[in-house]
Amino acid sequence: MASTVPAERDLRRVIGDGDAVPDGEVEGLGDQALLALYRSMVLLRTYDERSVVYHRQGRIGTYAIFWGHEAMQAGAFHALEDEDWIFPSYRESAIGLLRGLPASTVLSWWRGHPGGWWNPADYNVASICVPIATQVPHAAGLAWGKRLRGEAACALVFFGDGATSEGAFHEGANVAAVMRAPLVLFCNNNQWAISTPLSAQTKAETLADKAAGYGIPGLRVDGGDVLAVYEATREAVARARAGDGPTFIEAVTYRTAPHATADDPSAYIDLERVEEERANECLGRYERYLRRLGLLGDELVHGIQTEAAETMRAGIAAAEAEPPADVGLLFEHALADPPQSFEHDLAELRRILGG
Ligand SMILES: Cc1ncc(C[n+]2csc(CCOP(=O)(O)OP(=O)(O)O)c2C)c(N)n1
Ligand SMILES: [Mg+2]
Repeated sequence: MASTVPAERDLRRVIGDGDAVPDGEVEGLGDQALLALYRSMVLLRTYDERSVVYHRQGRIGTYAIFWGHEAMQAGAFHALEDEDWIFPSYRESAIGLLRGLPASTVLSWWRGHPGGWWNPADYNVASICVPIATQVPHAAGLAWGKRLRGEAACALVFFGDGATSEGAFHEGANVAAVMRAPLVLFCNNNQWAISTPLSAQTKAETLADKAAGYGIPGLRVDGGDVLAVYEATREAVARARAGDGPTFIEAVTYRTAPHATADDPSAYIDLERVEEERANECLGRYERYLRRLGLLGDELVHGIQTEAAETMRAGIAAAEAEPPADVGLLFEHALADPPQSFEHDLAELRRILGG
């Protein structure tokens, strides 16, 4: 069994604070695996920080920032095998990068360019889902299909605290539980749904409590602790593969960045809390842990950061080199039986755009 350190209110934690709270460890995670987790977190962090800059430079559109969510995303990802499917929301837009999806593809998605869509079966990563919680029944269906076919693969679906108030979440969780689908329901509880706080979202004491209503296990982890997230997800994946059905994981964190580049949280958020949480953000926590173990030094950190920055530089260059999409795509395939006005509208659009 892994050794975990004491944590308040059943929040599983592995990484200590380098002081009074000692470090734990996750059984079976060797040095290379620990460093692979770090590399993934750095890639995600770099992706996120560069994307905010690209947005400000007008090179991508509105962007959903995930700064501080990297431990949840990388920790969950590394507990999966390549054949397992991932269903991301807009908050996990870059998760495909960890499966080899080119950065240019995801950046094209944020540019609203058709090059931003991929064949999900090429990476076992579903399209980025913007309608809240609708990816949950998709994932439940895919996982159930895997079970019916006798395949070992499972599915992991990411969604937020706000998504747990949606009908689609309930329907997906319920059908997955009843059918014992190999599904991991991964809730990123960052305590905000745009400006709606968790307290206005639910009367449940914890979101993990909801699992009892579906008759499935619910785990709570510190979402800023990549090792705790990894370990909890690994358990959930093992349960899914053993035919024991879904697990709900509540990863608790606090959103310290705006909901998206179009949001100004100073109107509603507790800025002192934001400062506190930023000082204890997940990448720094993990980096300090690896340094305490003697696995990481300045040179390696610099090398990993440089590699990630280069991936992003090449990614945005490739995305910008894509020829502009034809505006006709806005109309094509929109309706089986398009109204006559479409023809006129498209002609008008082409005239305005000078195309
Ligand atoms: C079905 C639907 N309703 C409303 C929205 C508008 N909307 C976009 S993000 C968001 C908040 C979601 O919060 P949460 O599930 O906690 O995810 P987070 O953004 O915090 O990752 C809402 C309501 C939407 N995208 N889809
Ligand atoms: Mg949220």
